[in-house]
Amino acid sequence: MSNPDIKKRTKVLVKTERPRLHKVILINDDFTPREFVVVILKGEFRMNEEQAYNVMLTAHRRGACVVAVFAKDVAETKATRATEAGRAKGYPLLFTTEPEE
Ligand code: TYC
Repeated sequence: MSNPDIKKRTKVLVKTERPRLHKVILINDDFTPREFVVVILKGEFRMNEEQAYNVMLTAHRRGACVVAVFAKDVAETKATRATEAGRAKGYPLLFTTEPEE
């Protein structure tokens, strides 16, 4: 039986999902000089020489390498800027983005 003195309350739980992070991925090609890739990685992604060289070499050997993860807009801006830096020199250097699982 229900007790008239007890009020039922419904709690609305608002769950805000954390925005998904996006990966910036470096794609290998046969034309962009290795040293240029390293320069771009250092300039756009704040890597030191060793980190940048290792990322470049992994993309060179495996076809692609995850550079870093960021909020969607930051990942897209960095990928576009880095790709355009290659275009400006006539290289087909490509950075893409994709959401992290
Ligand atoms: N494969 C290029 C070369 O042999 C170097 C390179 C590495 C280019 C990684 C792009 O994402 C890249 N000159």
